[in-house]
Amino acid sequence: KWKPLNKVGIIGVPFEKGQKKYGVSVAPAAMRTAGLIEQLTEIDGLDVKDFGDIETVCDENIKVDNMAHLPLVSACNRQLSNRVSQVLRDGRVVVTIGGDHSIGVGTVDGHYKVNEDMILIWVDAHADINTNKTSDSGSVHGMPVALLVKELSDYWPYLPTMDWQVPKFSIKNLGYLGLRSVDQFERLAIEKYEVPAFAMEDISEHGIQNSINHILQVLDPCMNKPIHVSFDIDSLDSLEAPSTGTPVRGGLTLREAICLMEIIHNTGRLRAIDLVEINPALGNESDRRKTIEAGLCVLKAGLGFSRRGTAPRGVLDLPVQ
Ligand code: 4U7
Ligand code: MN
Ligand code: MN
Ligand code: MN
Repeated sequence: KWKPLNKVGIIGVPFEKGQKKYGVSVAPAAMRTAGLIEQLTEIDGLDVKDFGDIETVCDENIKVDNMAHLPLVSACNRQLSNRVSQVLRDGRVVVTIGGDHSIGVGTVDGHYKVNEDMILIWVDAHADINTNKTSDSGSVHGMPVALLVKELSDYWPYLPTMDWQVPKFSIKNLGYLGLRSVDQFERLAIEKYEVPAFAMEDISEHGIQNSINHILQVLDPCMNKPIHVSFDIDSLDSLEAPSTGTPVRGGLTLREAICLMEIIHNTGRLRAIDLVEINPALGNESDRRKTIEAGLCVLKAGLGFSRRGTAPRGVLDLPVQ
C-alpha cells in the first residue's frame, strides 16, 4: 500500500547555539560542497529540490535559567517548523541538515502540524530528554525531546519566546536507537513512560534489524503511520564519525546505520530525516571527510540508494559494440 515518495526537499539549518562549540553551523555548507544534492539526484528516480538555508534573526535578550540562548533557539525553530511543513505539503520527504540537535524541535513541530499521526525514531548516543531542571550542561541540544512531548509540558517553567510551540506530540509515539550516554533523569523518563529504547547493549543482543523492527511494531502495529527519523551523527561510533561535539565510543557502525535507514526506507512511510551534530570544525581533514561521508551514506540509504546497484531504467540488454 505504501510506496516511498520519489520527491525530496532539502533544508539547511546553519545553527549552533543549542550547544557550546563552534562549527556545527558550517555543516550544511560542508555537506553541499561534498556533493549532497548531486549524490541524492543520482539515486534512481529521485526528484531533489533544495529549499535553501534557514536564517535566524533574533533581537530578544531574555535569559532563562539553565537554558542557554533560548530566544535564538526559538527563533530558528519557528522558521524551521514552517519550512518543514511547507516541504511536506509539497509532497516531499523533508531532509533537514543541521545544525545542532536543538533544531529537532522545529523539524518535529513542522512535521506534526502536517501529519498528526507521525512516529519519531530518535537515533542518538544521547536521549536529549533533559529539562532545564535536569540538564547538567544547560545546552538546549540535550533538551529537544522534552520540549516536544506533551507528557512533559508540566515539568517546564513558562518559556518566554516559545509561545508558538505548543507540545502536542505524544511520548507514546517515540522510540530510541543507539543510546549509550543517558543521564539519570533521562533514564527515569524513559522508564516512566515505557519508551521503547534500544541502547547499544540491546542492539548488540538483538541486532540492528530486530531492534528497528521491534520499535516500528510497538509504535505502529498497523504499519500505516508516517515516520520521522532524527539522526544524530554521534549515534555512530566516534571512530566512524569523529567530527561531532559530544562523541561517545562504542556506537553504531556505519553498516548498521545504513541497514537501519534501508529498513525504514523500505516501509515506504519515511517522511522526514534530520541529520544533525556534524561539526566539520572538529578534528583533522580525515576526520571531517569520514564524518561527512558517513552522513551522506545515511541519507542515501534512507532515500532509496541500493548497495546492490540499480540496472539502467527501461534497458533490457547490454550495449553491443
Ligand atoms: B546531543 C547531555 F549532559 N546529556 O544534556 C546534556 F551528557 O544532541 C548531552 O545528543 C547532550 O548531541 C547531547 O548536555 C546532545 C550531557
Ligand atoms: Mn542528539
Ligand atoms: Mn547525541
Ligand atoms: Mn552531540
